[in-house]
Amino acid sequence: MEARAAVDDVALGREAWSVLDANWTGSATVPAPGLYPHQWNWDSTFVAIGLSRWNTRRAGAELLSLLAGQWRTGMVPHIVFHPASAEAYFPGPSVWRSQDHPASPNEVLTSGLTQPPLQGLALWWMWRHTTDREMAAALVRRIYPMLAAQHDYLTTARDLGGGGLAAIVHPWESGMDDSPVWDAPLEALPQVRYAYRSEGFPDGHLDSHHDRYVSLALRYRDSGYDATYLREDHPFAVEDPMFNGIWLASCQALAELAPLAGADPQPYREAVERIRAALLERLWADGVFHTRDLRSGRLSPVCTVGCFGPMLDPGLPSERVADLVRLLESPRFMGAVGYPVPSCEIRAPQFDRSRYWRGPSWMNTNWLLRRAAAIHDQTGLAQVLGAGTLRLVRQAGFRECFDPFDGSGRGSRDFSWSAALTLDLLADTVEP
Ligand code: 2M8
Repeated sequence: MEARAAVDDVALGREAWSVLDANWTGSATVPAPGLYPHQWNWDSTFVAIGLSRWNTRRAGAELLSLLAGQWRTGMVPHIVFHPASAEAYFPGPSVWRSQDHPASPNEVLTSGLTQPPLQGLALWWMWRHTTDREMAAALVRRIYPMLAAQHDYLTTARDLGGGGLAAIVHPWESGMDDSPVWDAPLEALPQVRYAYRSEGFPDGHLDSHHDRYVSLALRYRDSGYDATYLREDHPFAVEDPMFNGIWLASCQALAELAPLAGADPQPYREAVERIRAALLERLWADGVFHTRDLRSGRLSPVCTVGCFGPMLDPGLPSERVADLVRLLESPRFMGAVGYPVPSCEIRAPQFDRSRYWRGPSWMNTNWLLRRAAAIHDQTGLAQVLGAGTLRLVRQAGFRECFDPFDGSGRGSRDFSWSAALTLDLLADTVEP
């Protein structure tokens, strides 16, 4: 494990702020220096969550700068590019060509995919925890219609299975890019005949998963980011429990914020019921939620941290919650590791303690599961998740992810959501 002096809470908080300040571009926070020089969708939204108790203005600015990239279809892109470092990340704006699409924002370059729709929950979190009610109320009124458009987009353009869930059309849309649950749908894709430029990835191997990621993105782009193409021809369409669990939580949040925004809560209450019923009917099997590959019709046999996403639903039946908590605490997940929560169950052959989203523990999914535990009055579990997550950053710093066995850091340093969510956890270690 990397050596790191133990720090008290005040020092830890100060370090978190300095990471967030260093990663602030003037309008948004990049995920980490170097590797990720743009604004990412759920990264920024986790940053807004972490800032909510401390700096309402900056939390609001973070969400608004992301939403400046929203397309007129309602889609909130997974990357909003900073022109200064346009091609410093691959695939950059020249690959996505958002400016050629009539629905894209005029002044802002973006990707053509989305990420988990966490913004409703973040807006609610800000409203719930702010010390500046007036500013938060103004932000709710301003942002609410944008999130209403985002939710309409998911309902109309992404229910590719026709059962009430939103499908993702690329692993990048899950935020859990390399998760083993995408292996089967990726391997079913037609062979990619040449290697795309893939910086940061091992060179020289043709037809890697990364090549398939890029070729999938290009197919969608070449369709003109067309909704009918997605429904009828796009070869990757998966219903993911984490994406849909987050969507449900955001619908719940929009129902609760509706009076403040002068909106009707009823459509969001209905959406919550519809998504819950669809999750249980379409993704539940053998005591846990699974991803469903809409092209093969199969549920993935691999269990990952994403399979717990629907626990964010306050109305999930208590027997289902009990099943999920039992699994989460079992040796398949938290029961056999030192640090919560491995991103893949450790008995799966695909588990790898070091590879992105195939084993390491991540602060953002820990935060979501801690929130879910609190919603269901699983106080002991919430405390273990909060304390274990803080132990990770105390020992290894604000790393992108962590080895679940020894807590050592992996990936980028000075990672923004790790810093921001630390601020949230520090404010709240006893009462989640
Ligand atoms: C990772 O995803 C990007 C592509 O979007 C990448 O691998 O380059 C994921 O961990 C994702 O969840 C995250 O939003 C992004 C930026 O931190 O990095």
